[in-house]
Amino acid sequence: MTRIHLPPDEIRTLFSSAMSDMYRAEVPLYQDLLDLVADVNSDTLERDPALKASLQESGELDRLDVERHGAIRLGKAEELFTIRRLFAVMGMQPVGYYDLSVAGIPVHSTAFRPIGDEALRKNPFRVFTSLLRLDLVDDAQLRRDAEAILAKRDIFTPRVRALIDVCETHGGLTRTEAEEFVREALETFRWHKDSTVSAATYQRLHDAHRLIADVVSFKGPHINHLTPRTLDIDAVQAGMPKRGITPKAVIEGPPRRDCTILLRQTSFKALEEAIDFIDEDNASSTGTHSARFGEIEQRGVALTAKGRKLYDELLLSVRTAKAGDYNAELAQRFKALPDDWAELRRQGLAYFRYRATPAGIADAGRLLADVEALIAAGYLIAEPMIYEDFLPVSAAGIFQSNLGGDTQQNFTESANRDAFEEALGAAVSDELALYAASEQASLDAALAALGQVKS
Ligand code: OOG
Ligand code: NI
Repeated sequence: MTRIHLPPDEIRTLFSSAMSDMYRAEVPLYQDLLDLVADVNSDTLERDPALKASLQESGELDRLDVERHGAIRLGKAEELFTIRRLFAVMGMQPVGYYDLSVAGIPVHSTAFRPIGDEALRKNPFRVFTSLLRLDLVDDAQLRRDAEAILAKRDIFTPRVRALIDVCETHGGLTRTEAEEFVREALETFRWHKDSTVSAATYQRLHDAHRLIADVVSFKGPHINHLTPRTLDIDAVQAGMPKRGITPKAVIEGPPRRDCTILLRQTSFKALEEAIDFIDEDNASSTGTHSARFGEIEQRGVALTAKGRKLYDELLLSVRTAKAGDYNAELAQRFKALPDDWAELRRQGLAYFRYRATPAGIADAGRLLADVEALIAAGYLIAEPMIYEDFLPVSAAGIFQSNLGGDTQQNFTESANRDAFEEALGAAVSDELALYAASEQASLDAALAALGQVKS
């Protein structure tokens, strides 16, 4: 019998919507956040018909409502290896390497996400995935205990493991298999109220680092947030308190600008949730744990290596300035980065997607000197390419505001990409290379449609 496979893009959409439903049921405040974002997005589109038209044109508008990212934290190499295979079923690949040890968080991370233009347009669902680095923990006994606890758990159901094998053997899953896969995969991300350790062990792990307790004490890597995308994050930030949601103090990332760049993010603090411990004498006791929070993001244009270098420098200059008014200082410093699409493009600071216009196609064959001339003639349009990835400094800020208070610890910066990729069982893609390739492909196609002979 021939197998008819459901496209990975569709499996991803089934999964992200099932995940959203699960999180809605688990964390009711998430629904309030979705409502707020939906209101802000519809107000923004109403106020700005030009924005609406351009989002429609580029296919961005369709994906806006389904767009989410989430995050999980894994405990051991085998979990990262298998999660890569699980995400691959849904067309999600590891992109980028993020070292968070610099910021006092003992993890390194990647983002699983779709990579093709078409796949991103359909559903850009991403999962920021971190792996705990026990090698950064000084206390050898604690490290061994944590390893022993993690060694005993399997975060995947036997059935999801079997379905991953089926997918790898046959190159895809049928609809029935895919639906079962989604149900089974969800189990890995579910919240477990029961801790696998005693209250005393939890406390020891917690004292070493709250994140270690979060990763080691549970049956699985509960999804710790799901983030919708907004068109106006300042409006969401301002709107949160009115709905009884307390946002973190500042929005991470670049300041508000006419030409939005990269990624701006804010969140509400993690909830304090009741958990049950299994104690040594098998009696149970209760406690609380905070891990799960709410986050919102606004995405802008992807920057080139040159643009990104400038971004990093400007951001760092604000951090070290310790300004009283962070937002004003941030806006001031970022004046050094042009706030104009054409300038960002001409100076090679950002990535764009090119498209031939109907007028240009009608005149196909009329050769013009270069890209600038084609744009000036109205033959070619350059649209900002959306940044699909994450920012390490912002991610650290989000982690920290949710780990709470004064547990700030400093690990020496010690990126270890080789160890990460070895655990993953694959290399992570370079996000800048992906944007560059996509820009070049769009330009080649547009020039061909315009009958421009490449020199
Ligand atoms: C991940 C925090 C990072 C983001 O959007 O940058 C993140 C975590 O807390 O596990 O979600
Ligand atoms: Ni996030």
